[in-house]
Amino acid sequence: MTLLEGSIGVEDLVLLEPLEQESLIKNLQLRYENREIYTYIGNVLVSVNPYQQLPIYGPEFIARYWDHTFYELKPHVYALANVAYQSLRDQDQDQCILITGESGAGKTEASKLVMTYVAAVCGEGERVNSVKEQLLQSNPVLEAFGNAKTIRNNNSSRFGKYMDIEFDFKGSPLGGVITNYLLEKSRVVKHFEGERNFHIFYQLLAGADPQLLKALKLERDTDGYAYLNPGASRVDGMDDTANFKTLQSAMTVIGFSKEEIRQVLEVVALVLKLGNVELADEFQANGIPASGIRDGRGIQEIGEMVGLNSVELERALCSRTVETAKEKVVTALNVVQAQYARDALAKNVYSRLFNWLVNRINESIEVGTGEKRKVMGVLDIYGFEILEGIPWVKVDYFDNGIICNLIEHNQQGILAMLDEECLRPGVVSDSTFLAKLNQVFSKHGHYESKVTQNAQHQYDHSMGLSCFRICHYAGKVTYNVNSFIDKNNDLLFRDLSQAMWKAQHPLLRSLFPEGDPKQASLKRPPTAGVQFKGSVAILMKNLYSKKPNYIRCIKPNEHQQRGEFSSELVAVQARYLGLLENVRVRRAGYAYRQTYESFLERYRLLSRSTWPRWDGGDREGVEKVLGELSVSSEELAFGKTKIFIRSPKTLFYLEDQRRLRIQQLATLIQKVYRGWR
Ligand code: AOV
Ligand code: MG
Repeated sequence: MTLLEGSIGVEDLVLLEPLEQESLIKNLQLRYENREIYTYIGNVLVSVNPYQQLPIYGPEFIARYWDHTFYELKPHVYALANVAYQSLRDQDQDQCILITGESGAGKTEASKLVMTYVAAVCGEGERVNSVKEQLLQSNPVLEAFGNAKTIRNNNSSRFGKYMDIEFDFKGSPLGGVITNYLLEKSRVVKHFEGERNFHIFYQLLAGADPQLLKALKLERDTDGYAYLNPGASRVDGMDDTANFKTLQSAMTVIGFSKEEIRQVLEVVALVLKLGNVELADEFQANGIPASGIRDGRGIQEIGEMVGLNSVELERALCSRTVETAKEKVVTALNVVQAQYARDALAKNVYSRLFNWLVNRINESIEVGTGEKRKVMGVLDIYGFEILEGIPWVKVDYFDNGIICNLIEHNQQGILAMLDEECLRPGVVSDSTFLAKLNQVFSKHGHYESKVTQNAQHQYDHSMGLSCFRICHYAGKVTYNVNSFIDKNNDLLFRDLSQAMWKAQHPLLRSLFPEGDPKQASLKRPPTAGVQFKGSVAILMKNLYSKKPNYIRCIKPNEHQQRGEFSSELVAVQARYLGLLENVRVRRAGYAYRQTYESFLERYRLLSRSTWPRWDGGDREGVEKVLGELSVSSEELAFGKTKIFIRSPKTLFYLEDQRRLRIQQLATLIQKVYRGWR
């Protein structure tokens, strides 16, 4: 009758004995080696990436989990999705699914499994099915443009994603809203060796038919493109050609027109071509070096494709206009500055295209106002990437508030100081910013830099002069201040946005509304730091209003290999995911836990099998007692030496039964006693 019969290790870590880091890891390992990747901590799901397709997904399993309650079947992401969906539908409670874990741990896969499950169980009908399809098809589109191969994950999300799925009162899906955070746009122009640019570039080059390729004036070979690292174009097990087909059909399902899809691909091609625009110093007559374009063909092609005068584009790339109230001064850029401008343009075009795609998808899946809805939010962020080369320092007690203050305390944290510096362009540089940080935080226990180290006569040669380091909860992270100020300002020279706005290409043009001379206001746009803080604050508020369901993903090894479980690596993650604390808190959440022996001692009078005599084992005795009282199996968990009871209600019931039974026995004894007299 027990829940856990036939299970490998314990299925719920709450039942772990002894409760220690080591036994916790051992249990995860034992289960992993038996292809049991899911384990509970109460209602929290722990998922260890299997790096192989397990036969535990699909319609048959969905149906099974749909028919059972949470603890009846083996732990599964479907069970978690089921609980969330059913409480949303039946208890009118908005839900959110929060997925955390290291890069490559399986967050995005988990979020897709949740979405597939919910889509499969949330009703039928033509309209409903089309909404579901659109919601599901948003994944391949966002992954093509927002994911890339990194050293840690062949399909790494390079943006944060939060999706609200909205349902009517019956639990049928109405639509949704996607919010994206901080696309890693620097990847467009630069990425590490062995990594790739965003998938879309390779998908387009591999998957476009010869006609399309010709129309876009692209070459199939990726090596010809400066923005694509040579020699790293293919990813094991990833079919760019097939994925390009999937992308196109997904876009069609969502409702993109043929014309829109073409324009999107043209903008992608534009980015690739920008990378190939070679700039060189040319000496001007007055002897000052100024840049120019080395070979006009590329820029000509760009001009033709997007309907833009190539002379004008060259001028925008190679010079900068500064307007004051009185006059307009045009300065020539040297080659370094012009390259910077070109790359800034490519990054901006791409990241604005990404935002446009998200908005365009939202237009399709958006729900009209009026109807009262229930909402399930799914948060899939990018994972921490700190594991390599960073020794784990044991932190017994870590007050995260200290770090939050360091980073964002009103007007005195790092972000506030960065914003302040950005308000004084020209006067400050990255190095004065660092100097200021050093001055303000020299005594802060979680801040380090070369300067503060020297003051304390410590030397860490791994940290450069332009770096500072923060001791985060998950470990120490080194930041390089190079181009902090630029990044925060995220400035695109107005010459460039104006040039883009002049293009005849409707999509490209719409990405640069500030290029319209009529629109151009002199007001500063909010800095990246301010924008990000703002969007995080909205997200937090949104999440707080919902009931959270947690999935904690774990990466078993650094090699994306099936079957390999590195205890050390898992231990680090278990620590910063706080699994042991989770278990402790959960245990405290059980109304009652007791060794089988003492439980049996107290309650054995409740069953005819165990009273007045019982010769079997303690655990079997307890099972007998609880079985006879028909206590629901959901209320119970059987540990190695202890029984756990979930709610006080059940405990009170047991106590009531015990009191009644004692009264009965007392009456009986009285009767017998009277009889004797
Ligand atoms: P992440 O989202 O946590 O990393 P992913 O969800 O992209 O990680 O998972 C990485 C890879 O692991 C996937 O591409 C799959 O190959 C494999 N994988 C993950 N979960 C499963 C599963 N349940 N079954 C089979 N294979 C799986 V990052 O986005 O990098 O933080 O930024
Ligand atoms: Mg991901």
